[in-house]
Amino acid sequence: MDFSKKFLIAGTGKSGICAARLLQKKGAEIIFYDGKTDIDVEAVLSQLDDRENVGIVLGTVNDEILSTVDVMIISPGISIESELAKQVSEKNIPIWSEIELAYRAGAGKVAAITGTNGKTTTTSLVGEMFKKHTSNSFVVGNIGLPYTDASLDTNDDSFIALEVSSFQLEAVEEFCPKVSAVLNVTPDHLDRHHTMENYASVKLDICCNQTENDYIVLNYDDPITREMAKDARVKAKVIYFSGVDSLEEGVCLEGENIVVIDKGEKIPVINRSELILLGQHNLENYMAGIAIAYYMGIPVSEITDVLKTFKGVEHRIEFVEEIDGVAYYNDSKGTNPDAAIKGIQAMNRKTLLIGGGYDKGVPFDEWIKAFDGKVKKLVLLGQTAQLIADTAEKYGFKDYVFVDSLEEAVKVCANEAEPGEAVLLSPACASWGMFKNYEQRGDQFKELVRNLK
Ligand code: UMA
Repeated sequence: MDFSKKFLIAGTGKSGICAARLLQKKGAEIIFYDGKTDIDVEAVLSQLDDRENVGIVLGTVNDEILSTVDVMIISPGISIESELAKQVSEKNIPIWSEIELAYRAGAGKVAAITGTNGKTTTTSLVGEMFKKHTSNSFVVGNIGLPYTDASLDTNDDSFIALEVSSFQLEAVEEFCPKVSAVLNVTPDHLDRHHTMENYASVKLDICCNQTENDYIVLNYDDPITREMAKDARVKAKVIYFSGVDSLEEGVCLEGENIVVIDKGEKIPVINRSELILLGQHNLENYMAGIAIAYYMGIPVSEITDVLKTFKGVEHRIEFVEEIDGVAYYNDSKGTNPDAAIKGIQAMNRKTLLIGGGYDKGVPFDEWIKAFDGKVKKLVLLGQTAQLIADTAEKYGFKDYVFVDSLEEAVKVCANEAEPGEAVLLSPACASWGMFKNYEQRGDQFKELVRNLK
């Protein structure tokens, strides 16, 4: 890639800073832009190795500045439909997303994973499989570590697990993963993409430069991703996974075994019962991860080894410990009823459920309805405790108890749970007021559980 250019870096968050560092290492000239006029300029510049001659434009960019710019690197938070992007396009200045820059500047084989839900879990899983295979592996992208932070450390033998959001796909030109994956598409980010068609379409841009030598992994059980195979942009070989149907090729269940079917050969990978993460959505994440790793060339024995120990992403239906036959799960990330529904759906045994927290003014009806006879006791704390109890009563659920702290909640659960049952922290509420954030709440829960031993 030619770095003898001037780059306008739009956005001074993580993506912008890492893009700037990469470009500076390569000797390129940079200038920052941020839409916010009150950002802490010193805090931005202090993150660079070389802050000499680096300008920052705030609010709006004028034509004089743009006349000196060759390429704009756009952070994911800034829409391709923004005034800035329009202004830059009118001047025929190319706009690259931060992942486009990272891809061009780096090397190696990329597995790029997108979808509305499950992409962080699947990317982490694939990242673990890569790590098992080689120390020359990276886990980057929307997951929290910008791809530009790692791309100069990659070489031709690198394996890169990249979580990609729809925002990051709005400005790709040459970006070409070896294996791409679209896990599912359900309504999200419609304020930015306007319609489901646009949203699904921008996600499918993940494969727009792939050829017949590459692979695209699609969810057969999701009507939108299943149909994506027919799109003209799909030139890569389509690999489906399904947690429901038998497939002629791809990843599916044969009885309780997950198998890869590759050119007619059936390769057993693992028995479902050996997997730690629960729920149909996690079965799909596992299957996607298996398909991605397999077609990236990871040996099945290594894939199986990782599957047996993968505990998922912290605070998301995270298995903590089994104590006296009771399995404890931390789903502190279940900060709204929708997310908490996934938590209770994932349980396959009688569950003592800890819920409640900060009141965001959302109703709890759908959450209570999703209990499906599984909740043995609902242990309530925080601002929303009474409201949740009232909602539970409305649906005839009376097995609830109020507590004053998470410590008391864990004690109540430990006393009442029988061997073979589960205790789940999945509050359906934000943690604010009682904790700094959901991470602190989850960490405290895990500590309390481990102290029971
Ligand atoms: N900004 C503008 N104009 C705008 C919007 C933002 O100037 O219209 C500026 C802000 O003032 C700020 C900077 O842009 O200074 C922030 O950039 P950013 O929003 O792109 O945030 P980053 O810190 O660079 O983080 C981004 C991703 N953020 C978004 O997509 C919003 C992070 O995903 C990602 O982890 C990180 O890059 C590394 O790749 C977060 C996210 O919420 C977790 N993602 C969404 C999701 O998962 O649903 C897509």
